[in-house]
Amino acid sequence: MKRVGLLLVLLISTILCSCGWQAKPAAPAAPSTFPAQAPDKARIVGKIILQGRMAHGGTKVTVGDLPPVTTIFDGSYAVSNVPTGQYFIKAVRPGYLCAQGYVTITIAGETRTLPPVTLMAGDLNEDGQVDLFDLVRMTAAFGTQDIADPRADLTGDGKLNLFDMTLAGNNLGQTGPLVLESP
Ligand SMILES: [Ca+2]
Repeated sequence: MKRVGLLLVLLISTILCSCGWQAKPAAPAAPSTFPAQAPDKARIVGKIILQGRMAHGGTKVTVGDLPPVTTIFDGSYAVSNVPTGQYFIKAVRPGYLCAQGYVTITIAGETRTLPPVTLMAGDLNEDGQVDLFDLVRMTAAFGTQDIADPRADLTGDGKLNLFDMTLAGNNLGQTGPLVLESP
């Protein structure tokens, strides 16, 4: 009986080997999304959400004179290697009211998390308010095959339709900038 069992094990092993079966190699470590951080500098992280969108990437975040960064798909951003000091921070996205504020870094090596901010949609002409001028722009572009003004596609689905119009219409009268600051 033992011999039969042994043969069975050998047979299965042979079949598995001949099929090229082998343990999968460990997946390579995912590349770091954000740049390396110097230990004597701080990092500022946060999230910028785009109202009316499923994908929140592509917003430019600037801290002082440091190189601007761009948010990733979930709206996250990280500004690395920030020396201690006070900085003006701004998040800008065409078609949306911007957000801005001040952040003070006092501890080298800290990671400062700013509260998430939702940018409100509809400021097509980027004058800091959602008003009739913006709606006129949207109406002019509405129904065209090619979206002449890509900013009018507020929901980012490649179409200009009632969802975009409703989004801007509901924000009529809203003004910026929105507040983006340390707690
Ligand atoms: Ca406007």
